[in-house]
Amino acid sequence: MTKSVVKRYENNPVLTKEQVPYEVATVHNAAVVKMNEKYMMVFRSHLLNGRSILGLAESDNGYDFRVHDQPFMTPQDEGASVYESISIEDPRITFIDGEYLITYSAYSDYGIRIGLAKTRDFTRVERVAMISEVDYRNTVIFPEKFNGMYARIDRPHSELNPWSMWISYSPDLIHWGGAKHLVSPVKYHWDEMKIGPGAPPIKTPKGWLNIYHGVFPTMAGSVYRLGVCLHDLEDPSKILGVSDKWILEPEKDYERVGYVPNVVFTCAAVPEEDGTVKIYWGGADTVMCAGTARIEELVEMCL
Ligand code: BMA
Repeated sequence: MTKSVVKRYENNPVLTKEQVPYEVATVHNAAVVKMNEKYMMVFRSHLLNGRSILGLAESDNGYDFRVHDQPFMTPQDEGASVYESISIEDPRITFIDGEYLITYSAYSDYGIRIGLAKTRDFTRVERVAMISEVDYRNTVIFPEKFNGMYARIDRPHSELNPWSMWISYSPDLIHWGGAKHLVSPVKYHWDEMKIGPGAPPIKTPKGWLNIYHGVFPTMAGSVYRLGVCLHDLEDPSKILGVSDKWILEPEKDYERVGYVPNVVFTCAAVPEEDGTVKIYWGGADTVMCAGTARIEELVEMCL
C-alpha cells in the first residue's frame, strides 16, 4: 500500500459553487494566505460564459470558508487592463513589506500575460502593472528579497523548451530581468508535458520549497499532478533537488470528474507553526480542496 504524502481534509471539498452568492459555474485554483489568524482565499470562478473572475472568502480554521457577497476582482479594460479584458485566472498571493501581492493570469485578445495587483487588507485592491510579455502563466513571487531584489518563478512558453520554470528579478516589482531557466519537464515522467510553479515558495531550513504542477498526456486526456522541488536559500536560481515522485494526483471523484477531469492544481500552501503545511488545490477545475503534509517530508523528497 502506498502512503499518501498529502493527507486530504476529510470534509473536502472546502468550497463549492453552491456557497457562492452570485452565479458561477466553478470555484477553483485559489490563493490562500493567513492574515491576523484568518485564512483569506481569493478563488477563481468560471462564469457561465466560460470566462473567469476572482472571488473572496475567509475562514477561521482554513477549512470552513464564508464567501463575500461581491466578486473581489473582475476583468477590466482600461489602461494596462486592456490586457485582462477577457478573463483573470489562477491568483497567487505573497505577503511582503506589509502588502499582499496578487499575481494572476490575464487573458485578452493580445494573449496571456501576468497581472500584478496588491492589497493591504482585502477590502481594497489596486492594480499595479502587467509584469510579463505574452505567453506567460503561473507566476509566484518569493516572500523575501535577494540582495535587495524581488524574485519570482514563472512559466513562459517556447516551442524549443516548452512550459518550463524560470526565475527572474526586479528592483520595483514592475521591471523584471536576469531571467534564468530552472526546471523543465522530463521525458516519459509524470510531468513530461508541462510544469509550472504552484504555491509561492515556502522557506525551510534546507531551502525554498516549491510545490509545482506537472502534466502528463494520456489517450484519455491530460492528468495534472503536484510535485516538489527545492531552491537554495541564498540563491533561489540554484535547484538543490527535484522529487522523482509526485506528491498528489487526482484520486477522489471531486478531482476526477468535473469541468476538466483529472486535475489537481495548486496556487497556495500555508505553512503552519507545527511543521505542517496546508495545501489548497482545485479539483477537476470545479471545487476547492485542502490537505496537509509535513514540510520536512516534502523537503526530504527533493533531496
Ligand atoms: C491549465 C490552466 C489551469 C487549469 C489547468 C487544468 O492550463 O488553465 O487554470 O486548472 O489547465 O485545466
